[in-house]
Amino acid sequence: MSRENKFVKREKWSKDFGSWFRDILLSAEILDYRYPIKGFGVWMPYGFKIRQNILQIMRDLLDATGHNEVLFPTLIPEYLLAKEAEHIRSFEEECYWVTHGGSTPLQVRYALRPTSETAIMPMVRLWVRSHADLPVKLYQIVSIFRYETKATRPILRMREVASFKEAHTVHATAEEAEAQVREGVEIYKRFFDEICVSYLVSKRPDWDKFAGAEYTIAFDMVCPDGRVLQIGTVHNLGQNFTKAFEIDYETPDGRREYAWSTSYGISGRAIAAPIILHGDDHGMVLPPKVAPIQVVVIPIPYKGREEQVVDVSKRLEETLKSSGIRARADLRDDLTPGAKFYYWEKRGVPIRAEIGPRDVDRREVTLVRRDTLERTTCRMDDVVECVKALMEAMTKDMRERAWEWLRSHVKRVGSLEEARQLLEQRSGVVELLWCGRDECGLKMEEALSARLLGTPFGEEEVPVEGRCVICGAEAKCVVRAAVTY
Ligand code: 5CA
Ligand code: ZN
Repeated sequence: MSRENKFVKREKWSKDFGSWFRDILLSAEILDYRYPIKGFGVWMPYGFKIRQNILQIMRDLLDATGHNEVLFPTLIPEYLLAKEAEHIRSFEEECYWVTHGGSTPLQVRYALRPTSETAIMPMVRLWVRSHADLPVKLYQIVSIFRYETKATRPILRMREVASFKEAHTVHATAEEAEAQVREGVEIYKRFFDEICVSYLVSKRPDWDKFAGAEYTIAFDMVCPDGRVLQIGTVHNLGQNFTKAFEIDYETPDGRREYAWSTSYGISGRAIAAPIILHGDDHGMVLPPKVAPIQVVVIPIPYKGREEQVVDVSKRLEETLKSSGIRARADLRDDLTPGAKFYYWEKRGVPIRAEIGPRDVDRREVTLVRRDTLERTTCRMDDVVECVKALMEAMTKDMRERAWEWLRSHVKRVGSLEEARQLLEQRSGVVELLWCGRDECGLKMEEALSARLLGTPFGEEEVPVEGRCVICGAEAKCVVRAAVTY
């Protein structure tokens, strides 16, 4: 029997991921997308708590690696946004522009930040005098605004990106900036590992790098429909921004040099990622670390024993809470136990604890894990250890399942035709041999009606043998292609 059979079925999830996702966002009270501006949505209380837990994991990782949280203004004057030529070229048409204060036209237009390099750099310029002031490692978690022209989708492509975490760093040397890119990648790996999300890390082709970057490293995940979603990016900005903003510093031997910078960001997509990857036909399955409620206690009343099961349920909630487990007893008396099961399964609560009269008599509790709906019985005296062990096992299994999913959706192919067929069937990511020339890469995208994600980054270098699938010249690398969101 395959491992996959252990889990709740995923027919709706895999056949119609788009509507599965839309349904779950609303019915599990994550994000209400009915706000009357396209690309803008409302984080609802339950979704907000998931968001908070996930962002806290990110904050902890950044704080532990010497990043400092800051808060910059939302408006950027046009002349600052325009300082770096590539940057403005790419973002000009994507900005919301503030042109009036009341009815008075403003002297300069202000952009609602589409990202914050051009807000942060002029201030860093004022803060950095000498090498002793470097490195600077800042981050903020804010809303950014992009007038996206591609089809907007709840959380996945917003025009107000309300959970944008952007890190910006400035360094004395090219080597330090390079090392910072690697640290950024490591931080994101640990972050996605923590939230049970599997990913590919690729160096984007030159024509798809961030506007103003030397190069871009991207994290991608495979969605249930076989399309790929970019869930984070790390950019080496070289001296493009530091020269444009004249950030120089005094070296130990008294010369002045331009600094080097990097930036890296994630968005609400990283909050959607575990919801998407681990969903099933009953709803969400949340990794315990992310779940607002880790254990829901549900009394199963029988005639004459109602008070007893409710009492024991309340006590169980208290016991769990006092050991730091996020627990809630669902004591609503207008719902049947079955209706409560359904309600909390949809919301992805990792563990359900059932208390019936038999459990009370035997001083036991029945625990049901959300991903497999497997039941176990544990002694009330051991319940804290049982729950902790179950959450750990579940986290491990969820992580493994996510990686199995990814592995089964990345295929190495020998020919363009094979790649084209797989992509047409939306089978995930294909890996092809490439000579490395832009010309061939662009032809590949055209022939496959797909995007190149780029070349594997940070993996063991395996020498490639064979020929470029386009020009037949000796291949220099493997390149990944996919139909993307
Ligand atoms: N300044 C850099 C680093 S913070 C930057 O803006 N990079 S970015 O444009 O690549 O954005 C970072 C991440 O935000 C992307 O990898 C993507 O996962 C996410 N993102 C970008 N645009 C949107 C959008 N419209 N809706 C949701 N997420 C988005
Ligand atoms: Zn070629």
